[in-house]
Amino acid sequence: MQQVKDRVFSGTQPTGVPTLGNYVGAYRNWLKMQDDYDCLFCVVDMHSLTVRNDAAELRKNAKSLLALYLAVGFDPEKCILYFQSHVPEHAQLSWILNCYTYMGELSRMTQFKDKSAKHSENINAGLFTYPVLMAADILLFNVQYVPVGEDQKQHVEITRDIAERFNNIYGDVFTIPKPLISNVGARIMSLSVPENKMSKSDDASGYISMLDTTDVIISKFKKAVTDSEKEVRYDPKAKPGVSNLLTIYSVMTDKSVKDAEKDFEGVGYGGFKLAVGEAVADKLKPIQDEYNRIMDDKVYLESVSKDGAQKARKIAMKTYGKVARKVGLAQI
Ligand code: ATP
Ligand code: LTN
Repeated sequence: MQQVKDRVFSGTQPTGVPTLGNYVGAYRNWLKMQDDYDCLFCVVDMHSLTVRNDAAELRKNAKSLLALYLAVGFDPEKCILYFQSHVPEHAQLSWILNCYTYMGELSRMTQFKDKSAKHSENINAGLFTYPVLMAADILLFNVQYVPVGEDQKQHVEITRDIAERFNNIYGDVFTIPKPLISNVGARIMSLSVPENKMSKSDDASGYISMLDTTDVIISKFKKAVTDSEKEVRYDPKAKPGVSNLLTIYSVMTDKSVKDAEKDFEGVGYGGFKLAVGEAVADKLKPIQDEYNRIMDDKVYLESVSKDGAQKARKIAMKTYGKVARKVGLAQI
């Protein structure tokens, strides 16, 4: 069948429970796309092998992430939800693309530099070629758009470079994808070190897990690092902590940052932090209730995963078949 709508692909690694950063920088934007685009949202479990995980824990996190996708509102009738490892063409295409990617360009990836500094005992080849697997994820589906947080822009750019290089040799095989990065909330910062990105591999006081209880959320916001002034004002350079909290509040309440600032004129940091915490807890509570319900429904989760993998594979096999033919893999 002819592809009518533009297509979108994005994914999350199942390393730990997603954070408020994932929700604001990713899921919130993906949700707005499911009516207007053909969307694929993947649990990229193979990417998680680039750092050491406990196997049972990784399996649990992957299942939990699929349940969370459903709980935030992705509708399996409208978009394809699946596990990366259930569609073997991801790994197959990744191998081929490895042979069209240069060591030099991979060495420039900031995520590789950051992660290899963080995991200096385990700088494995998978960590280095991580962006190539990501390129395969995207290129398999000939997508027009890849909605991501700011940190992933470089990976989408290398995907474009690899695709253009391949197309230059073999003709128009791949669609060249564009990153979609929202203006507000593309980089939610850590609550304890507001100069760093909020990350689930951070220490727990710095991030809000999407499954943190209301009490935990409020207590983490109460402890959030601000500054020695008193004024609630948006100024990311001079006031990174306060600006981060204002961004979070504005996204949670659907207000502009300007209007959010007005809400806190004359209010001290104590009241401000409490209000931000409450806004986050109010937003996450219904998602958490839905998540708990879905986690208990094993049959439903299995059917979503199976159905999603089947639909994804149908598209992936077509692209992979074409690529394998182009590069000359045996066909007898
Ligand atoms: P980790 O922080 O554990 O290295 P991650 O959260 O960056 O992992 P994923 O979970 O795979 O990695 O990210 C899924 C999506 O969430 C990506 O599009 C990423 O850009 C976005 N994202 C992650 N953290 C933030 C953040 N702090 N602010 C905005 N977007 C984010
Ligand atoms: N690398 C991303 C996760 C990811 C992804 C993708 C995002 C893997 N494959 C394809 C968009 C498209 C991350 O760490 N956030």
